[in-house]
Amino acid sequence: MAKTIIVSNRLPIRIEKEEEELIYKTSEGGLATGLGSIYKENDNIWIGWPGISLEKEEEQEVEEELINRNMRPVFLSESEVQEFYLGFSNQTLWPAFHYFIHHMRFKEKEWIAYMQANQKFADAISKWLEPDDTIWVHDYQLMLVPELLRNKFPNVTIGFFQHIPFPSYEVFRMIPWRKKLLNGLLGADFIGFHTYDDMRHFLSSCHRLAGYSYNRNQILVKNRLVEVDSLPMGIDYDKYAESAGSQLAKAKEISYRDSLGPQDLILSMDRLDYSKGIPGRLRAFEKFLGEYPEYQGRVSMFLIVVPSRDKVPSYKELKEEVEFLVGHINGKYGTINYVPIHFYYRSFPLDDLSAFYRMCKIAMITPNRDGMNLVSKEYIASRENVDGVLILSEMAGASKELSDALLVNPNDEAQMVLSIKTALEMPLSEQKRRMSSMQKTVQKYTIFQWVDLFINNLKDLKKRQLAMATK
Ligand code: GDG
Repeated sequence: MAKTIIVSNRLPIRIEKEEEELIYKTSEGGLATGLGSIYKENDNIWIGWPGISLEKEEEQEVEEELINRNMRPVFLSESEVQEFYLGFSNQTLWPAFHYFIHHMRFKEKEWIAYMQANQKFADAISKWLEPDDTIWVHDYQLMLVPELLRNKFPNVTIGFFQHIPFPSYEVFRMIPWRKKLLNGLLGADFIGFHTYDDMRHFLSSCHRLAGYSYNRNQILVKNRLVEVDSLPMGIDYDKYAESAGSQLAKAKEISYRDSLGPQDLILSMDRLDYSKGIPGRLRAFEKFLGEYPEYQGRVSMFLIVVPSRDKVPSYKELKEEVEFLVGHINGKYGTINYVPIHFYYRSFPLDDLSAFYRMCKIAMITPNRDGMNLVSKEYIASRENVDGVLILSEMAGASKELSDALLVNPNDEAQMVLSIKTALEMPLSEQKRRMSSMQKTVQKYTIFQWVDLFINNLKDLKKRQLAMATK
């Protein structure tokens, strides 16, 4: 029976070493939830890196354990993690694709490591691949994998989804290996992006940098039809709505509220990443407290920063900047019974997240760039009483669907400051009208619907390719 092979840099599992024992922790990320309905079925599998460097004997043990869980590991050495993952993926592609051109670096050695790691993933896929299988590759760490597979298996079905933005041609062309990256992706049959703009940028780069002509969303690559489309990713709405409505989340909300005091709360929750706009948000909050002193003592920010890539220097610097700003603002406006910013540098279990989503009247999500941003959708799904206000950056993919949020340009400090005031003063009837409309959207376009749409598009295209070939 034909199977589906999901491929991503990280497997939907975390392996941790406690003393000499290996502990397996399943990931609850959005992608793992959505694709859980696929990779756990029949002979389907998920191929990726288990997120830890191991001794040879341990690799054997992990492989056996993962096979029972429909997963196949690709093991990366310390130097591969350093050069392919932390290097080229996160210090060349990530900043380029998020328009942080001053953070980009171009190291030949890291590009070579990227090519070799992509080959390693392609080899692992080849090992398990049978002719009628469907392969679905995820994200910017694996852009060369589709072409590597296409060269070896000309007729195999390959889909690719890009979770981060695709930048304008003007930025993409700065990467020395741009044409190789484009040709890598064009090995796929179907390529999905979160937004129409990302898709347009990709098509423009294919045309201007690699000479391909396209018609609407179709590109002809050596007589093979490749299609691109925008497919905004959703969340498991019911999971977030049910968790937020549970007795546990309600009890936690009451107990946290008791300790925090009566202030209105503004939620800020992201991975530690310069693309997420955390310092700009803190500066806007500081300015708000200065410009509208009547709000001092009445509103606090609930700031969660989830540790991420903290070995990369620009992330370390960002952490220091956030810590400095929190200390500065709390020192400036805090009193014996008022803490302007409650800051947590760690991750929390879902029950806590749900309590936070419940207790914060405002969620302020203002990235400088974000492919989609799932936190904004989770906040909406968790608002059981259909109230609360979402302040959302126009630079997040989610803003294309959530037009009832207060949309802001994260570089426009005056607008950010005013949006906090507008959100705090918004009448309940307007909160409900906006929230109810956004809940309908997020409830309709879930992660499950996204997965089905992607797979159906891919299958449909394959049929049309076959019809073209037999004409
Ligand atoms: C990339 C793109 C795109 C966060 N803190 C905790 C926690 N989280 C969960 C959230 C959410 C996820 O992590 C973060 O997703 P985002 O979409 O906001 O951001 P990225 O990690 O940057 O994801 C992004 C996404 O891919 C999907 O395509 O939307 O644009 O950058 O689900 O809930 N989960 C738990 N504890 C935490 O403390 N359990």
